[in-house]
Formats: sequence, C-alpha cells, structure tokens
Amino acid sequence: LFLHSSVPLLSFTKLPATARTCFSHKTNGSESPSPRTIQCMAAKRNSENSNIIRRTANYQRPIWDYDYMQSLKSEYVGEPYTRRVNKLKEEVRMMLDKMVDPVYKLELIDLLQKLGLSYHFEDDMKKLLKSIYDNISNNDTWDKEALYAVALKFRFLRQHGYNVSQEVFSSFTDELGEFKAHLYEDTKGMLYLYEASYLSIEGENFLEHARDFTTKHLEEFVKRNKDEYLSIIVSHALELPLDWRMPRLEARWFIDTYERSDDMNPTLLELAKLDFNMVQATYQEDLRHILIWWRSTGLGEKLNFARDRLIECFLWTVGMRFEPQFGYFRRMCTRLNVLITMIDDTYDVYGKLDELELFTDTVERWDDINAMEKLPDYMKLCFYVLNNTLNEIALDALKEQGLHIRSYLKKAWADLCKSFLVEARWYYSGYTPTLQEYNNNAWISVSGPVILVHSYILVTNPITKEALQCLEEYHNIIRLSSMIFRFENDLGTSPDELKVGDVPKSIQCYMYETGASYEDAYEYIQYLSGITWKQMNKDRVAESPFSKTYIGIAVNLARTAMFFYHHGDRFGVTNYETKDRVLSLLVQPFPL
Ligand code: 0FV
Ligand code: MN
Ligand code: MN
Ligand code: MN
Ligand code: MN
Repeated sequence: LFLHSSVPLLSFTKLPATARTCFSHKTNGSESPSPRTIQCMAAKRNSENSNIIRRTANYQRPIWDYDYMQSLKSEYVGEPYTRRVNKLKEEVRMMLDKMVDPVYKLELIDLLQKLGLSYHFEDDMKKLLKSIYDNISNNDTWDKEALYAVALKFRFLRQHGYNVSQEVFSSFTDELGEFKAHLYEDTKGMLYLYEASYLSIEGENFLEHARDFTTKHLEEFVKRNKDEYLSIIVSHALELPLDWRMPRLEARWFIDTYERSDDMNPTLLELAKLDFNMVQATYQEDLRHILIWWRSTGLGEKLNFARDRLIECFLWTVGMRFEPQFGYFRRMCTRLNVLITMIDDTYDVYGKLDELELFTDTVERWDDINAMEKLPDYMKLCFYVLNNTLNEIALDALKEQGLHIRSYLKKAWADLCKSFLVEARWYYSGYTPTLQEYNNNAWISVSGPVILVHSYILVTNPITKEALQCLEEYHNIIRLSSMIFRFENDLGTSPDELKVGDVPKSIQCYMYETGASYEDAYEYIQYLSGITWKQMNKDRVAESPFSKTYIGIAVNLARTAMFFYHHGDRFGVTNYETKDRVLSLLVQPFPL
C-alpha cells in the first residue's frame, strides 16, 4: 500500500558505501519528482567524526523552483481591481439588505462563506447571528422551519461561538424520539443536517445518530443520481464535511463548482473570482518575503538532511488564516513551521542522542551562551536562526504593544524540544509506551502548542494577561486541536516513519498494548480523532479570553492537518495532489 522499498527494514548498516550516491540531491526543482521512495540508509558523515552512523530518510527535494516562486507577480493589484471589488461588494450588501427572512439571509451568507467572501461581510453576519440566537427562546418560529433551515442556523451558530442546544431539532422527531421517516426523502435537509452533525459535542445522541443516518441516505442518493449538480455537492460533503475542510481550498473548489450551477449569480461569481485573485497576489507578496528570509539563513545548505518544505509550510499558514490582512502572521508562522520541520527531522532521524540532549539543554537555558558553545555547527546555525526569529516576534510585540512576551515563546519551544527528546530516548532504548503515555507527550511533539502560542501573539492586539495565562497552561482549545493534528499526522505519516526508523506512533502503541491488527488500530485512531473533534467543538462555544480570530486559527490548524494527512502524507511526500493545490492557491489566478 505505501512503499515499494527495496531495502528491508533496518538493514541500513549493511548497505555499501555507493548507496550514498542516492542522497546527492541532484533533482532540479522544476522537474517532476521521482516515484515515492523513502529508504532506510546510513549516511557516513565525513565531517568531524567519520565513524558516526546516522540515520537518514532520503527525503525528496522540494519540487518548487524557489527562483520561480519568488518571481511570481500577479497583475491583480491596485486601482481598477480595488474599485471593481468595492462596487461588487456594494451590490452584495444591497442583496443582503433587501432580504427580510433571516433564513434567506443566512443562506446567502453560507454561499458567501463557501465562495471565500464572508470575511468582507463580518458585521452583517455577526448582526444576523446575534438576532437569530436571541430569537431561539421564541420556539414557535424554529418549530415551523424546514429541516435544512434549522440545521443551517444550528451549524452557523455553533461555528461562530454560540452555544445552541441540539433541542432545536426536537420538532423532527416523534414521541419516541425517532427521526420522522418522511424526512429521509428531503435531500437538502439531509445534507444540511449531515453538515450540522459535525458540530456536535460528545454525548449529543440525536446528532450522533443523525450523522449515521444522513450519511447512509446521502450515499444512496449519490448512487441514484450520479450526474446531478446536487449530487456533486453531496459527494464532496461525504468525502469530508465542510467543518473539517481548509477554508481557502474549499473556496477554490466551490467557485469552480458554483459556476456550473443553474442558479449561479454572476455578481457573486465575479466577485469571488476577482477577490480570490487579489488575495492570491498578497500570498505571492508573502512568499517573496519568506524566500528572501530563507536564503538569508543558509539552513538549506547546512541542514540538507532535513525536509525542505518551505512552500508546504506556507500553505499551512494559508490554511490557518487565509484573509489578506494576516500577511504578518503567515510570514512569521511559515518561518516557525520551517524551523519546526528541520528540528523535528534532527530529533527523529539525523541527530545523535548526545547532540539532542545538548540541543534541548540549550533551548531550555536559551540565553545562556555557554550552553550553545558545545553544540555541533549544524545545530548552532539552527539555534541562531530560531533565536533571531523569536526575537523579531518579541520585538514587534514590544514595539506595537509595549509588552514583553519573549518568555512565553521560549517556554513553548522548551516544551517542544523536551517532548522531542522523550521520543528520541524511547527510540534509542527500544521502548514502546502505552497509548496514553504516548498521547501525553505526542500532542506537544506534533508542534501544535508551539504554533498556537506564537499564533496568538502574531494576530492579537491587544494581548491580554488572561489570554497569556491560558496560553501558558495550554488551554483546552490548544490541546484538543493539537491532539487532532497528532492523530491525523500519525494516520498519514507513520507507515513511512517506521521504515526510516522512528519511535512507534499512536497506531503502533495501540497495537502493542492491545494486540490489535494494523487495520483495527488505524480505525481506532481515526475514531479518537473524531472524538477529539467533538471535545473541541465544546470549547469552540465556551467562554474564553480568546478572540474569534484566534479560535479560528486553532480550529483551522486541525482542518489543515486533515487536509495534509487524511489521505496519506501530503506534507513530507511531494508528488501527490498537494502540487496542484499549491498551483491553484498560490500560482494560477482564475481567468477573468
Ligand atoms: C510533521 O512531520 C511535521 F513536519 C511537523 C509536525 C512540523 C511541521 C509543522 C507544520 C508545518 C505546521 P512528522 O510526521 O515527521 O512529525 P512527527 O511529530 O510525527 O515527527
Ligand atoms: Mn476519507
Ligand atoms: Mn518527524
Ligand atoms: Mn518527531
Ligand atoms: Mn509523523
């Protein structure tokens, strides 16, 4: 299923020296990548000590030509385009204002959201949701609504932080609590209920049940109506529900699909395409900054054992916050992602245990220059770049807000490196933890907490004391989003990781602990990921000192992990459809 590795597991020490030529990365960035190969081999380092045997994963070279990426220059910048967008936005606002029925209004906002446009209409949306929420107690109106309308309201309210009860669905069940059978024929209702069910919280029986029966009925619908427009929409929903999807990618897909619909509105379509292209221009601007930084670090040459996934790291940040005004967040967060990836490969594959202990110690003591002196050169460089990046973020916060937040960032990195070291020690001692023991460490080692701590600083003004406290304690939303990230990462990456030689991941821990088969363990981890979503849904609607922008980032981190790992490793392995996604989100505008 996963590999055509010609090298048996763990036979690396027996390889002839000539095998090393496989590692000389000669592939040119613009060529299409060779078939997926990750082989387990030894690389003899010819530097300080030539007897050191190191593992290497023989990662693929980046498929992107960085000169080309840096040279991208969209025409969708500036005057005539801004004026046109503003005009179209005005027309949409008039459409919204003319609508009296809140359900119609919400349907339009749902459409705008799918088209990637709702961020222009935040105020309209907030006002509408507040009035819908305030009217819930007025039960007779909800009672008379169609299933799709109630499901739509429910999903939107939950997605935007309102704690609405599943009781709003009570008019669709009979005295015995059974769903009314005639509603199974209502495909639109089924679809909306299906999407709403993904906002459920643990223990909400009706919604859990609804997820099963809507899935079943929608699958049957698709079988019977292969080519219909609604069938395309339903298939897409069954593949992955809306609430688990990375928003910008969904917009790209939906704009194309919407164009083919019978009731397509040309104003909306034009606005969606034009806005998409203009936002894409800002991504290209972000990329230029990031690439200049990347070249200035020298990391690519010095740490060439590690994955170089700059563009994919940037795509992660687009997944977390796509709106044009978050360029600063994307630029800084991409740097962090790049550093995390390289440091992770150092701990997982390349570094020797004593080096890893030194590096962890250096990060824990951070400003103690003596700690750094003992590091091997490649680690010195890495730590220097990390320190500069962190200082830059801390300096920006100090300049903008007069706040000294550097210690929060340092702590997050120390926790990350300590968790990396725990795994390295497990590896070197051949230890397999229980799933619980593994999980307690793995939600940190997946890097969710470090990313989410920095993200808060990068998007928040004013930063508050209460929120800093919650960051330091790793608030539930951070833990749960990171846990989903971990489960999805393990589902996608652990087959290859085992081949290279890595610690056992959740799947293997569970197999070892319970004697389950690989397939059963895989399914169990998928199940845990689903449960964790439900737990996170609870925190999405709970009181917290975090803004909607920040909660959105935490949820989007989980969604982006679903995108990268749900069908295999789309981050480390380069020759999958990630290439097309990068092209469609970052490179190619909609023709207008
Ligand atoms: C995943 O790789 C990876 F690259 C991580 C967690 C760092 C990058 C993070 C972002 C781009 C957000 P891998 O599967 O090797 O991670 P683990 O934790 O399994 O070693
Ligand atoms: Mn799937
Ligand atoms: Mn790794
Ligand atoms: Mn790791
Ligand atoms: Mn992994």
